[in-house]
Amino acid sequence: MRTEQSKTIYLKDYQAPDYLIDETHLTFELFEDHTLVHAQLVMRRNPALPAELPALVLDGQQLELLHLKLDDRELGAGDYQLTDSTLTVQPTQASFVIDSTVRIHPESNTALEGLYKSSGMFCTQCEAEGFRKITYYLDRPDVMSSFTTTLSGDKQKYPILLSNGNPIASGEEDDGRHWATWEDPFKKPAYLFALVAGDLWCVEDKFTTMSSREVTLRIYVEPENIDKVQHAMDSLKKSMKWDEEVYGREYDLDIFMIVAVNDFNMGAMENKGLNIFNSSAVLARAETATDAAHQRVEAIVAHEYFHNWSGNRVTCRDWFQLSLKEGFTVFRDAAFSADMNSPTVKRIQDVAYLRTHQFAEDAGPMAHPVRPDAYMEISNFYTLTIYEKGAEVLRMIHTLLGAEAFRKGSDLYFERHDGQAVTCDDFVKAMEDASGVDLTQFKRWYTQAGTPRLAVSERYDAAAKTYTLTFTQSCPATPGQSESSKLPFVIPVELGLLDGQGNDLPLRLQGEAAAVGSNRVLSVTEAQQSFTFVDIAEKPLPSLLRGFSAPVKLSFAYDRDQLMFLMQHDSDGFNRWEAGQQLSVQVLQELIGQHQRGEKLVLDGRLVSALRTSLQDDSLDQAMVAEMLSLPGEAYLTEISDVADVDAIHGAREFARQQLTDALFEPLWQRYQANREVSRNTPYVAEAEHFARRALQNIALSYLMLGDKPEVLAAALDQFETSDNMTERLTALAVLVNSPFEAERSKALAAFAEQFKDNALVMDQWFSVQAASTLPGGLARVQALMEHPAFTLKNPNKVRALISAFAGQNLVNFHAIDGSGYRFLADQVIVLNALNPQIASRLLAPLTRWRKYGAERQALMKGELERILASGELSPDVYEVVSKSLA
Ligand code: 0A1
Ligand code: ZN
Repeated sequence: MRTEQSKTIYLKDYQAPDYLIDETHLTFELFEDHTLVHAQLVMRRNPALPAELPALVLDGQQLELLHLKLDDRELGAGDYQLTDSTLTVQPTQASFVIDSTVRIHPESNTALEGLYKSSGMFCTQCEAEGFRKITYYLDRPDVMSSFTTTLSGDKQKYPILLSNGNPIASGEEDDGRHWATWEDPFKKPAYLFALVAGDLWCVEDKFTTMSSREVTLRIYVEPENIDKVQHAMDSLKKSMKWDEEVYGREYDLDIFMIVAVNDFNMGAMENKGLNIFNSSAVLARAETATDAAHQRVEAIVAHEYFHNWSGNRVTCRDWFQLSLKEGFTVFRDAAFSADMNSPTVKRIQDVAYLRTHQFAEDAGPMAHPVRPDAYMEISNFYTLTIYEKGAEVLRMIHTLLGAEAFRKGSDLYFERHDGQAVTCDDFVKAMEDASGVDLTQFKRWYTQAGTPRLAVSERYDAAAKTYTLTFTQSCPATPGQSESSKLPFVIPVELGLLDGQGNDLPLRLQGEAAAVGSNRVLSVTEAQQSFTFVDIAEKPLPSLLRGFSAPVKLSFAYDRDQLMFLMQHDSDGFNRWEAGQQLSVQVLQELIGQHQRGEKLVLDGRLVSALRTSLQDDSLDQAMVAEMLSLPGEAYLTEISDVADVDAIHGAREFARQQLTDALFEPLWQRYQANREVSRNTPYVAEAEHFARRALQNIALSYLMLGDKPEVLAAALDQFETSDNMTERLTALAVLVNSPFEAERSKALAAFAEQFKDNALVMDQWFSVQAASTLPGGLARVQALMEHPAFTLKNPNKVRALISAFAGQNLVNFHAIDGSGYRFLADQVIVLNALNPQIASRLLAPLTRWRKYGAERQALMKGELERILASGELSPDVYEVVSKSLA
């Protein structure tokens, strides 16, 4: 397994395909103990290459070849060569037809890649290289073909038969089976192929496009979930409208379908006209899904829909270009979510996520550029760097070009490359051609890995009334790229300068005739570069990197009073929050130091007064207040530490939360009660203003519970028992689970499980809340929960809900100094390696971060990685991550 498949693939080795597939005609006969796949491929020599005909090497894995024909000639064993992963034949003419029949076993496919069964239905996942587990094919994104698909199955068990494109024929057979044929007129690579057969119900709606075409929209789910689909349908219609208005992109088929499946490795998949979704990314209604889940559904529905243009109509030439479609599409869905909700809050959440998780990836052993140049297993490269940092790169292009030129660039890109498989360079070229801006240096963001550091210093000259900011950039070494090999990035720094009253000053750079606004973007392009502002009558306070205009680690020596001033006065909402975060980080780091030295912990009262001011500011958006009150998480504090002291981080943060509760009890209690009262009297609405009210209510409750007051316990119990929505109920459950009130905790957990035992997604929340509880004994609780009848390692959502939540959110228990958490995680990785390699390899990420910790933990973590490596046959997925993290 390992030796054959774990070879490294390099971007520099890319070669155009020898042959093209003009038409693909597929027939699936679905049975309970096997499936037969017939494929007819209408092929020809790639006309861009010399005329002689090399051997045709088709990809194929885990296929049992039953039949093979080249044009009219039946091929026998001597006419082709088979390996574990290829089928080779020698064409004799430039145009030919290959016919194959293979037998496959979706019923025993636990890797959830290719064709598999989930809760009794057949479904597919072909990205990135799953199609080769369905039939012999040129399974690469630059081979684009039209597809006709016929599928047949038992009519009772699988009344619904779906594939890409439009339905063109269907019929019944006399043995209880039926069939349907679908035709997709748009050429696509195999990774966008999909098929579904099952007993499903659907909600149907219509959308009229900007050119007045009517599109049928259908969302298919298991019958018991039909009441949880409306939110996804509303989100889909909003997405279709938004893509027309903001990008001028219209939907192209007569029908657009979404199918929800319970067993899915990722969030969802953009198969042409037939998106397949993890049920957690479709199903949402007040009683069973939180506000966060509602927002996630809206974002993922949009993301997959937007791929119809950014990914499907224009696709990737090879998998090194993955961010071409993913970075762009995340950038598009983030802008959509910002428009649908609060833009500042969306930005805050995205940045907090990026800085906690992507920055950690960038600093770890799997760090890679947005456009990687080598991989072993492409499934390992569906990363935060490709997606989230890729989106930041697009956001910087947008910032540098401005909205109008960016839109011209995207129009040109779609027009120029419609129907093609292209590269990140092609995208950037379209942006350059449309805007006239040279992005040559900017492209280093695609090729250099690691998070740049940007140190900023200031100099004020009172006599000359000038203010100079000096920027110094550098980027730490990453695997295969030394620090000194990295060249300066183009870093757009959006900024303003505040006067003593907190107003933005007009900004005029030396050499400019007049001031140009009071908020502007400087392009930092050199290793060290200064900018001097003139006419500055008093020493200003800079507000730097507004809106987080570049994914860098900026440092500027603010003191705490300055940060408090920015928290109150900065005209940029994001930077008001950011000032609060920096203040919290300073205060928490001080506490961490005290903890490490065994001193008495003393919280800087300025954090208390800053948060009191936010809490009492009725003019602030409540969601902003909630964000202001959220202290930087333990994972972020870990990321920014040189050597993370797990216990000190946890101790310091909990101490700060406790002190804040004691000091701010009254205003928190007032805000809580006022909001709870409104929630009690308002039907659930999935909109920004309501999300904001509940967010503040819930964060207030989680502080208040630390106060050990009977009235708060009573309020939490009341919220748990009487609220009509999962947002309030789950928070109440979480605060009880983390509380010392053992009887109430057990009772609530039991009541919740009894009420929701038949709803797998709600049970996932129940698992997560317990997995994340930092009370002592976390591992034993998780191990006990693995025996719960609702838990199974075969379902990725369950693995994430219990095991990943433990390793990722319960840092004190996972990093227990006896190594028990590490051993447990490694045991699960070893079991999952055989069942589902993609999930196994994702699960092991926390162990790969061993360099962050002290010597004792380092040794324990490495020991577990070595144990995994020695555990036997490793999948390429797990092998790549383990071997790179030990290198
Ligand atoms: N393209 C999908 C994500 C996706 C990627 C890989 C998968 O299986 C390995 C599944 C889904 C998206 O960006 O939504
Ligand atoms: Zn995507």
